[in-house]
Amino acid sequence: MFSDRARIHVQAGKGGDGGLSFRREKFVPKGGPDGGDGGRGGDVVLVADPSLRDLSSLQRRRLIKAERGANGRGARKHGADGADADLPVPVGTQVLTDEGALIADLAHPAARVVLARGGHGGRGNARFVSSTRQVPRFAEVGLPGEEQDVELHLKLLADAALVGLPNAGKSSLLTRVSNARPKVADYPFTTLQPVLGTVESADGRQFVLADVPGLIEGASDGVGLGHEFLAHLERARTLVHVIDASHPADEQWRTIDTELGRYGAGLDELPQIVVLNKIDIAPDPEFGIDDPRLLAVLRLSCATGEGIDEFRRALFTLVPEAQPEAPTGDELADFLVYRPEPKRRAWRLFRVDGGYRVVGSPSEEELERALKAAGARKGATVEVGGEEFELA
Ligand SMILES: Nc1nc2c(ncn2[C@@H]2O[C@H](COP(=O)(O)OP(=O)(O)OP(=O)(O)O)[C@@H](O)[C@H]2O)c(=O)[nH]1
Ligand SMILES: [Mg+2]
Repeated sequence: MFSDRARIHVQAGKGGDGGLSFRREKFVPKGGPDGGDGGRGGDVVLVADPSLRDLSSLQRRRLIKAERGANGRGARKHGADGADADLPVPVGTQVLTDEGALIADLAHPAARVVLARGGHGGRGNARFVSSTRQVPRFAEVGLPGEEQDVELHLKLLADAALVGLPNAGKSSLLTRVSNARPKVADYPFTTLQPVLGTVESADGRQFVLADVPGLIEGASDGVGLGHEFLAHLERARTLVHVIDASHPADEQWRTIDTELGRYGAGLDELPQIVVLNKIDIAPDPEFGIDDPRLLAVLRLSCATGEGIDEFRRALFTLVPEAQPEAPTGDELADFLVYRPEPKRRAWRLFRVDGGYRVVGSPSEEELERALKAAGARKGATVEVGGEEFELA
């Protein structure tokens, strides 16, 4: 089943705790402090993978967790950083927050976006030695990684998309010109999900054509199946408007065009190739629409194959070539624009004898999460701004 949406929960790794350790020395009860630093928690990273076609693999895997950093140990041994969780998604995946705000757009192959940053590792007690404090009996606790719920939406990246009323012959046309084999049948809404096909020219150029479910009047309001799928048309550079020539063509064209305009997002500004299909049963169809967006009006029959070669040629000559996409350093910026602000390390949590000490001012929620991640139990003492309280 094609799947163009997924909801996932991403959780970056907790930072490792700083070590609280003392060198063992003969005759010295507490030798020099030698606790190493904890490692950084791993990030959750989305990576645009051109071999993926949809988001179905994420329907089964909703919680994405990166590895935690290892704790610092004695002899100043630093804990290893947690491994990132790299999550491959198809090119064209957009990431939205719960409130629907766009936070990332993975439009290029190999685009990467960090969705949750790993927590900082805590510093070990070896780092807190000073002239006035020879034996620090505390170490910093690693902070929890960021976590959030996100929605993933996939926008198909097709060069051109077939649009038209149900039964116009969109799937028949895709079958004729591409490697795709969508279902074709004599009832409306045969196509229930988008299908992509690759069309090849004689000189080896490739072209991706999308077949989306038929649109009907009211599609932009959600009537039929159209609305969901109108979104997929947004990234096409040209529309191929298929019309059943055995019915009045102008009227059909206007119905669809009205829906494109009502949907917005620039769909009614895209150039169109109009295809009057089924000329085997309606040999001389009339078409009176004169519109600057129309690149060509072609007459053909998917049943007999008449006019198909001309259509294929028209696709390659009329549809503009895709802009070359080489993800260079400059282009990195274009998908990092929406990257969430990295959180600054504005506060710290220390493990001290018998409890915890907080330095700085975390929000209540941040502190709660950090204490929980640190394994603090009920009854533990927590010192905040010189005041002590017991964890309830
Ligand atoms: N006579 C004739 N019939 C055609 C031609 N092209 C398609 N058909 C028939 O028209 C019907 C609908 O074709 P589809 O290709 O499934 O139409 P569609 O636009 O994909 O329809 P939906 O997926 O329901 O929106 C089928 O019964 C086809 O066999 C043609 O050129 N001539
Ligand atoms: Mg179809």
